[in-house]
Amino acid sequence: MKKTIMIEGMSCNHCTKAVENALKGLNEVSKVEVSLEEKKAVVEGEKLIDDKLREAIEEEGYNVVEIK
Ligand SMILES: [Cu+2]
Repeated sequence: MKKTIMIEGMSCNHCTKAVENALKGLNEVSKVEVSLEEKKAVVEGEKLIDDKLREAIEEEGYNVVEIK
């Protein structure tokens, strides 16, 4: 499955890297692409759980606006 996460608060490549690493740290996530311009992350993996994705990103200090 694939989910798109809209994120607020990323301002540079360090931010996108932090978000990317946080998402990659989840076992169920197999692929992550973070876009600074589009303020989003696209994740792929099996059994992605919205709450866990949200938690991983918010722990880094960014806001999740929407997961779809
Ligand atoms: Cu930054």
